[in-house]
Amino acid sequence: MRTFPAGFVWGAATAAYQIEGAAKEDGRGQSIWDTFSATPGKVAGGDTGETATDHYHRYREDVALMRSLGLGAYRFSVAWPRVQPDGGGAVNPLGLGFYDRLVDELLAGDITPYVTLYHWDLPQALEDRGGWANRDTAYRFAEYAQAVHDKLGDRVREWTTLNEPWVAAFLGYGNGVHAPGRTEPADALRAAHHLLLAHGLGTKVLREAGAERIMLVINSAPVFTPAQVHDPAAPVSEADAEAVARIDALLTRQFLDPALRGRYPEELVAAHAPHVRDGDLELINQPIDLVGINYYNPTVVEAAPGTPADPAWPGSQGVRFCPVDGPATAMGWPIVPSGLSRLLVRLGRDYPEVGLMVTENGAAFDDTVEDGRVHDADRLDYLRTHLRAVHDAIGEGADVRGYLVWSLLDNFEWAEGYRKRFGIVHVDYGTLTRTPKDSALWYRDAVSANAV
Ligand code: IFM
Repeated sequence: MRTFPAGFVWGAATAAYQIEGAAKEDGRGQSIWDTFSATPGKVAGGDTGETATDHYHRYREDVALMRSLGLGAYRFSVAWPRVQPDGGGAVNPLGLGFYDRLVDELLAGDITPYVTLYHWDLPQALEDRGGWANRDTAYRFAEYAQAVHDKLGDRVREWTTLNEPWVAAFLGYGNGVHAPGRTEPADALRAAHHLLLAHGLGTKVLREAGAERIMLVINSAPVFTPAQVHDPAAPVSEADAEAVARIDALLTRQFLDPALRGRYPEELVAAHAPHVRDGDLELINQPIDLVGINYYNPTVVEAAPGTPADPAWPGSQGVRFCPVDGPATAMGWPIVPSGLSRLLVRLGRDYPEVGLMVTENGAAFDDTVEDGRVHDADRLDYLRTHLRAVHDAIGEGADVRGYLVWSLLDNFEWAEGYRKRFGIVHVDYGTLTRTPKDSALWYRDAVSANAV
């Protein structure tokens, strides 16, 4: 048994558009994901978040489920278009009312709410004015942050500004696989900068309003050459090292260096120069308490002269993204638990000024319900081995404060729709019945023992 430090936070994570449903209820405005998923060919199976898991109506049942698993924390996001249907100005009390009730229900169950303000569901009205490629969106975000804090700030202590700005910028505006589906790499860089600006402005608002802890959540991964995946000491050529550094800059340092150090990494200074204004980097560099890490698998690259840039990775010409041998999840993502410990140790070393939290980690597999049970041995093993990796990282000095499994429920997996199941609780999309999988029952025991 490996025991975690006292006070280690155990929980689960979700996001508004992926679980809430009730897309047209109580004055909710349209989001870019409503528009995108209604566009033929954008989401597998033509799925949308219209009903999702119906969490909007079933949140009490879902909180009861969390209690039955002994979870100490629940990370959820607020849907901006519920709060400001037109992306600015008047606040919709009915929309905020939902989160008010959810927070009360969580607190009554002794579950700490971790509120994320932005998990990709931008109000369509803001996208119509340029979305994240428009600098003004960052200022609108700060107003929205204020409105949410005004309502929940008396009870919520744990605040997150953004979830995975890399995905929002580069899949949303770079390769167009996510909403709003634009394919303009220069706008993707601009969007990344404006997301960072929103993070800084939002952090300032939250801090001034008295928020206790503020976190920025990024999707991060160690970047390896193929040989380094299983052998950290494998020799690396100069060309490969340069390819690794370029991708690492885009994925991780592009966000952490401005947020924590007030500068872009050297590799990206020129790319961002056209849209960075005087004072922006100081605004972005607000003190925060935690960095949240969403880890699923390492990114593996090598130098390959002549390869064109991938539209999701501006400036990646000459870099090839490589497959990894070995087991993979239903997403096709390689299973490399040691990638998580190596990542956490490295981030702890490079950014010692903040604490770390694993804010997402989990896996999609093709589950089946048999006699009311889901024997998801693959997911259980994924969670166990990754939690061991977190424990290893803590042993090597990383200040990791908690672990939140992705996800509590099966849900709308963005462009993959409902066919990819990440939940530790199965959702029958016909009846909306929830069934804890074997992984949930195992997780409950790990939580209660504070050990794996
Ligand atoms: O479902 C997503 C989540 O919204 C953000 N991080 C990755 C998950 C799995 O793809």
